[in-house]
Amino acid sequence: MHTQDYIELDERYSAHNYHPLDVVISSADGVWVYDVDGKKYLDCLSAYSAVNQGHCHPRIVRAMAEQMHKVTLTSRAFRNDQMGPFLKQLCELTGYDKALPMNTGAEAVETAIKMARKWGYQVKGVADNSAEIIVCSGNFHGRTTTIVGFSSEPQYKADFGPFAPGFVMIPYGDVVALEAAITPNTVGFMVEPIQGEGGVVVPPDGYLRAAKDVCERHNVLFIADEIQTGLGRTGKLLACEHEAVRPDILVLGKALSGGFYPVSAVVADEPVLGLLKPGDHGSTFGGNPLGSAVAQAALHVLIDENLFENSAELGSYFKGRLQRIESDVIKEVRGKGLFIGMELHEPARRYCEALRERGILCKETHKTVIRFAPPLVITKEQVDWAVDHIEAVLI
Ligand code: IF1
Repeated sequence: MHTQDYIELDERYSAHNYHPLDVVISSADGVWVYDVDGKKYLDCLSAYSAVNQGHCHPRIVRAMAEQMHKVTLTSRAFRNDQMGPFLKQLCELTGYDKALPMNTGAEAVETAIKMARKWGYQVKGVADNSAEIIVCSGNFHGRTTTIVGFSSEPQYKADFGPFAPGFVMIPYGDVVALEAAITPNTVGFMVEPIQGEGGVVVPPDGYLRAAKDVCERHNVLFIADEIQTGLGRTGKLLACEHEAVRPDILVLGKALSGGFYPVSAVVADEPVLGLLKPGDHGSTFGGNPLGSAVAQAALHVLIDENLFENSAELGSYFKGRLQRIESDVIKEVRGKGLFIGMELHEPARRYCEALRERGILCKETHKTVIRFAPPLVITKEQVDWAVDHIEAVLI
């Protein structure tokens, strides 16, 4: 079977909830992916930052293979010997008391919402069923009915209502609006340190710091959705570190498993996560031994290979080179670390397709933005090679 045959199968049997580029990937290694016709591409998307460690990292492969022969799933009805070590490693790395393992990002966001509400009722003293959480326009936190209910993107919510109440939307990057939106019922402010789906939107300098200060003054939990920005993507372990902000609730996913297996987590201190009692929350797969073994290896790789630093260094090099491209099509190049967005004056799809022809995979977001977010193991030579091609399609 060739590319076209697989595309026909997808078109026939898959719900059409995506419009992927016409490349059918069958294997991958590090920054490279290979299609069914044997063509090689540099991956500049990293599965939306889930494969920060590079595709099929041998250390994670080994951890997963070893664990899958031992035990994969116990449920939380029993304990397993992988979850504790995983959560200890995660808490020590991030500097928090406790973590709650889930699977997908959306589940972790839902969990964070539940925790903020429970804290609001039990600690802050908000009246029953009246907790409010402030979110930002342009947000992306997942696809559940609760989460799309507070999306500002009409397509994400069209025909999926009714939606859960209790969310208040303010403009992204606006601390004055945040303070104005806080009421005695506000329990949390949930924010992406850089908006990914929104088009790699970097907020004004000092925004996260100022927002955290506002939250502290009003006894509101600062909830950072670092599912996409976390674990090295922006050049630090967490994007909040750029402004020395320590979130009250930290939400992680994607690269927590290096792209092998869905592993997400909510990380916080005792006063928040300590509020849960047996039966309050759970998940069949959350904290399972296979995912926990994979996540431990994924975190070790990030640290042992200095991927935060590589992201910072090569990210600013990559961004600098892109900013120096002289092209009338480019409106702006922005980002932090290896999380780079190039905004064009026209639809970006055509350029993504031209880059695919040249062996580079990237995806447009918000029509006019191309996201460049390669695995953090990328080298300077590979960045140079990519930029030469990017330049060639843009001028
Ligand atoms: C899709 C976007 C990226 C996320 C943040 C939570 C989640 C995501 C900050 C939910 C997920 C993914 C979902 C994926 C595409 C991708 C995406 F373009 F849609 F917005 F990365 F930019 N918080 N983002 O970015 O995590 O439940 O998916 O594990 O929906 O097509 P999930």
